[in-house]
Parts: sequence; C-alpha cells; structure tokens
Amino acid sequence: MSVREQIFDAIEREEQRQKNGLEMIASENFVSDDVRRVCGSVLTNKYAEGYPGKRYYGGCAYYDEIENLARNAACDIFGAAHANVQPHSGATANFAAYTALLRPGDKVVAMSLDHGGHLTHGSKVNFSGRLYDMVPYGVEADTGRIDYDKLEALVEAERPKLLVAGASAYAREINFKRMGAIAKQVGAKFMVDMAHIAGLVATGYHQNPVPYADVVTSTTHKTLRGPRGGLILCTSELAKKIDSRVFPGAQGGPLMHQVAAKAICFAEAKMGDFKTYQMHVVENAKVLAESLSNLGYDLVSGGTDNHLVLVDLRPKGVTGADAEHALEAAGMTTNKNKIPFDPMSAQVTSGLRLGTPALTTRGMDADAFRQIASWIDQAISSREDAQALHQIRLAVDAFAQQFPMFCLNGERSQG
Ligand code: DSN
Repeated sequence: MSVREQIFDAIEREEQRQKNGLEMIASENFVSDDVRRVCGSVLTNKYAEGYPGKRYYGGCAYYDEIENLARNAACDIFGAAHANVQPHSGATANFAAYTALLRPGDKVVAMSLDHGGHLTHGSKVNFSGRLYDMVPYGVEADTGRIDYDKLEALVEAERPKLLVAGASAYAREINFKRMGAIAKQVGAKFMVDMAHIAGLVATGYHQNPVPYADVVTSTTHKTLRGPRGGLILCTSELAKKIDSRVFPGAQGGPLMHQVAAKAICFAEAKMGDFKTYQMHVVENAKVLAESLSNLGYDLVSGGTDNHLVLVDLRPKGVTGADAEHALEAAGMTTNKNKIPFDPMSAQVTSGLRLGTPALTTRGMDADAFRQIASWIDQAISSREDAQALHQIRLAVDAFAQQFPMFCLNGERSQG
C-alpha cells in the first residue's frame, strides 16, 4: 500500500475502534459533524499571522470575520472581557499566560502533577518547572481534597507572584472564589486552567473562575466538545499583553480552521441541549463512582462532583498499567493515573482515571454506566484470562454499536 493508502486505512481502523469501543479517557470527547467539517475545510490553506484588522498577510478578510466571531462567542459564554482563541493547545495557552504574568525565576504556587495537577503546572520535565520557581500544593491524604486553609498558609509563607488553580485528575469542585481571595491577600495574580471542566463551567455545572481570576486558560476539546486547541480569557487590562504573548511571543500563524471550529463549538455550547448533556456527564460520573464503590473499589476523595472518577486500585492488588491493559483488551479505553502519594512510577501507577464526557455524547445513560462499571470490574478481575477478556470485548462491541458516535446540532447522526 502507498503511504496515502496506509494513512486512510489507519483512519478507517481508528474510526472502527472509536465506534466499537467504550472511550473513557476523561479528557476526550466526540465532536459534532459541523466541527469536523470546519476542521477539514479550506481554512487550513492560509496564513493569518496577527489579529483581526492587523494581519501580516493579505487576503485575511474572512479570517478576521471568523476570529471575531470566535472571540465574541468565547467572551459571551464565560462572561469574559477578552478572549484569545489562537493557542494551538492548552500547553501553549499556559505558556503564553505565564510569560504575560511572570519573569523567569518568579515563584508560582500550583497543584502538583502527582496530586492531580498538570505537566504545565510546574513539572520538572516541562518548561514550567524549568523556567519558574514552582512550589506545589496537593490534596490531603485522608480526604483526597484540597485543604484551602493549608493552601492559604502556604501562599502566605511563600508569597508567590502567581497562584494557579486547575487540575487534570481532581474529581471535586474547585473553590475559585476562595483561591482568588487567597492570591489577592499576598498581591499575587490568580490564573485558572479550566481545561477539564470548561463544558461544565459553560453550563453552570461548575463555579465559573472568570469573575475571580486575572487569566483563565482552557482547551476546547475536552468537556467543551470542540476541536483540539487552546483558549485564553482575561481582564481587559491584560488583553494586550496576553495577545502579544500568544503571537508573536509563543506562536506564528494561527490554525484558522481550528479557530473557526472553536467558534462552532462555542455556538453549540450556547444551545439548550448542551446544558442537558453536561448535566448527564455529571450524573453519569456519579453513577459510575457509586457503582464502582458498590463493587469494592476505593475512589480518591470518595466520589466525584464533576466528569471524572479517580480509582485507587491498591486494595484490588492491581496496578494502573495492568488495569489499563486489561480494559483495552476488553474494549474499554482508559488511562493509568497516579493517585496522590502514589508509591508507583508514572509508567505503572496505582490508579485509573475514568471520565464520562465521550460516552455521554454517544447518548449513554445511568443504566449504561452501571453496566460499564460491571464490565470494568469483570475485566480487572479476569485480567490474566485472555478468553474472558475476549468475551467481555464481544459484549462491549455489540453494546457500543447501538450508540452513534457523533452529534450534529443536538441530533445524533450515524457518524
Ligand atoms: N493530557 C490531558 C489529560 O488527559 O488530562 C491534559 O492536558
């Protein structure tokens, strides 16, 4: 086969994998047909370096229109004064935000990756840990939750330039109001990375950080269910600085097909059924958490307020890596994840992170998640029995095929 044929063949097999399996990676979702169409549109053909009305290339009239629509829609959803829709990713958005708020060597207090934070919140292998003096905070061993009094004491002792909120494996609501006040007490700026929960924030199922933060960063492809990409919201005072740190500070030409797809996703987020969808995301996560608890699984923090569940597998005597492999063999895609105070490495881990956004997009309800919890338990229990895993896989495939993958303006298409 030619390279072209091999690529299209791989895409076809990936489409079958997505349709036949159960996607439970908490940061993934299925976009609408409109979002996919715009991502693959002619907008990919052009450079548009700069911003609306101030481009470095000719022929950008339609791009100005598109970017303004995307910026205005983002501000409208989250109640922000200014939006930059150009970041290629959440990591780039965070890079641009840090460079707008900090100088190299400045002190930052942010959540440790090991306790549910993100690589860009100070990991030593990431630019954030290399460029800044990062002081981590975490969750309490007994509750699995942030202790805001302890965080306040840490911030008072450290007096950072910036306090960062946000996480990629924290199942509880974050108190942005309290954290904003803690930052203010020491004259620090407050930044929130709401990538995981942006869809919940857009629909009122999580406290909105915008009124309390100087800068809010996000991705658009997780609970927000848009194209892969980043977003920055900020106060009008910081608008110019943030824009200049995105371009030319961190990036060259924007990916305007992705920017246009972000506008589509923001418009979809304003529709009534998006709110219903987010309500089901949260309800389904609670059902999944409760069902796993009933099956004897320990959950970090004991449950969930949002779209994800973090399972502590130690009482079951299985590692995150082994559980992930067993589940994949049984047709369920998840990721091993460190739990707070994890004695195992990031390649092995003692935890498993599960999310409901993608399967809820496919229309799966509480009964479906009860069934899925049972399959998860069966697969983990029979992890060394290839035949048993194959039998679960057949049941999973038949079940998954009943649920179309894509959602078009609230109506389900066959994908
Ligand atoms: N890598 C993403 C996640 O899975 O949470 C965060 O960027």
